[in-house]
Amino acid sequence: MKFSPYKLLVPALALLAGSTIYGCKPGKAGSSVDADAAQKVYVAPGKYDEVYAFLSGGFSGQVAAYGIPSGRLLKVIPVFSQNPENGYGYSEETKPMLNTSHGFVPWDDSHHPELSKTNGEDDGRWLFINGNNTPRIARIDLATFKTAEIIELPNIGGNHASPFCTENTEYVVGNTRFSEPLDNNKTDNSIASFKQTFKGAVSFVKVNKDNGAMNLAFQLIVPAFNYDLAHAGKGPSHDWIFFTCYNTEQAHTLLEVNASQRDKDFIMAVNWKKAEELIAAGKGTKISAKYAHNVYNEKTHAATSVMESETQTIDITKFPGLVYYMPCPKSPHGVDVSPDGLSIVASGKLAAVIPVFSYQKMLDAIDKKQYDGMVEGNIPVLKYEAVLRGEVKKPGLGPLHTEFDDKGYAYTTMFVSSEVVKWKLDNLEIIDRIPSYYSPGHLSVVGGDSKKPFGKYLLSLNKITKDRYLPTGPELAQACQLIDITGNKMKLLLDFPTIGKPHYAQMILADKILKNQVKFFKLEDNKNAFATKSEKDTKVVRNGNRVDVYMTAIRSHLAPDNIEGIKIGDEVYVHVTNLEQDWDVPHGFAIKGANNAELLVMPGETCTLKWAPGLAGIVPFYCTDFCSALHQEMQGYFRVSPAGSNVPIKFSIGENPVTQ
Ligand code: RUQ
Ligand code: CUA
Repeated sequence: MKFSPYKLLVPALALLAGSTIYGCKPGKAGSSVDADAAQKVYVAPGKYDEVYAFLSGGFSGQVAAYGIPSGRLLKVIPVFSQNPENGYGYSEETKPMLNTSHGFVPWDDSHHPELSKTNGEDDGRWLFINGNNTPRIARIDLATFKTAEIIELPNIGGNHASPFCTENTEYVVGNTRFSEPLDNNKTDNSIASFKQTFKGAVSFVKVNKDNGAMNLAFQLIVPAFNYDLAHAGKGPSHDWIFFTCYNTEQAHTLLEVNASQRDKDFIMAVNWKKAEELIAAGKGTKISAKYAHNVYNEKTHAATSVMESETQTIDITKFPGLVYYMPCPKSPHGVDVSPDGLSIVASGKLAAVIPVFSYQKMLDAIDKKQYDGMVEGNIPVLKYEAVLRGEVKKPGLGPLHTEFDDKGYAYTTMFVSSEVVKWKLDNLEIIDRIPSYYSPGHLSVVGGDSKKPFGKYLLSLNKITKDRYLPTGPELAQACQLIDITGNKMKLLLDFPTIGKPHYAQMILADKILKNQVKFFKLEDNKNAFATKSEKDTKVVRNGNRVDVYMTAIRSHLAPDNIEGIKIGDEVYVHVTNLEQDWDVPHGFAIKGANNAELLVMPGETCTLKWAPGLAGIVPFYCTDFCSALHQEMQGYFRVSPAGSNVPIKFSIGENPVTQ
């Protein structure tokens, strides 16, 4: 690889000397809290919040939905991790959702929720989120708040620059953090062969615009850097998507030092439209790759997992005009595109300025071949001065992420100096700053990465909360802060703790989601192979050592509730169908000693618990969700006999009534 001679500025690290790299504390909160904050966040009992906020759970692997401005937690949506609250990843129907080419992976790390968009605006249909560790993209259906689909991404490690979508959700993307040898080159490579054998790959996952179905359309094979974040163009820049890259030094050890050598890394600009055309013209190369594609079917209430075996790739060095690099100061993290699609804001986490690139200047520089060297021989690096619109000067320390409001302002988080900075998009002047407690990562404005931001609220997602909440041992609450951005000066309204580590959040007006809500699943539409649609059809069927229990649940009994003839050594599948046809009446199901989990079954749904009875005897089961006044009566018994016993299968409900 050949670079132009950017200075190898080790001293840039000086900026981070001492403890500043770990964040520093602003003054006390008191003064920055708005006087009528309480009133602004008070949502009276029985009233709805105005906005939904979807926060990633970080190392929990899930997504959490909150009401804003109250900060009330509404639901944890299980995505990449088993969830004991509702049996996701434990029930037979949902286990396939967590299948991967590595087998069953019960826990991942989720970072960036992304709302689907139509014409660059949040449309409230789906929420995408990345699995960071075992690379995957999930799609959550916002009509049911359930994970509908998960697709694994081959050829990459650390799916961090993901899952950002193009203007009409044509694609969601995933780019590699840990470059590594491609999957078809998984011989016994040495780590020292990094520069020769390691590669990056950018996945373009096509999204069906009618039903959201995803498929891996193609992957661009790119240089072995660390790709960090992304945002697609909009309006005039519709055809492009921008990625940050760091570690252009291509270090594979002690990145803390070795990946901070160069004064500038890159923004990688990809013309995805052109890539799409190349694929359509048959220019892609098929390579073998193993990756799981898991789909949850809302009619069968069950997921299937299919293992795919190849992917189409494009080697970007073979197709000039597909990719350009723009120099960007100091290990950039976030890259954000202004609502008009004309400005590209990059945040060099070790930089002292926020560079704002001009889309138009980028096109001009490409036209005029204003290059500053090449990457891998023929991928042009555009001249910094040629593509730069300007720099936001002295914004603070450690800029990470930027979002926009409806009035022409941008907001950037400063990780090191612990603040949110407001600046004007047209003249790049700083207008205001507000301390955040502490060390904010991402931030979110309602519609703040879309073409039509709504503004009003900003969430600062903070990494450290020392001294903010009652202590809870060594692990303290994660948190975010709600900031009012309606006025000239930002005003702190509320702190609230969150689930896991919120990396990014997306906020959307509640109306866009409310109108599509599914209240229950129609029993007549239930296509689960083990569904039982009426109590008279309940049964227990033995087939060798497999026993299928077809059970129903309705207020306030489980049927059948007396089951005999189960033996040690049996594999028992209890298929519970919830017969309710009303909103908000789930039933639960638990068996004493079951080594798997419990179930939570939505109205009209069928869920299956697999149980291997371990001890002979009487084993109770019951409903775990307080569903009615007689919930405590919603129970039953299994009789488990020793292996080889000849107690026949027998099941009933309401037999041998007690006599008064
Ligand atoms: S990243 S801030 Cu995935 Cu910015 Cu966490
Ligand atoms: Cu059903 Cu409690």
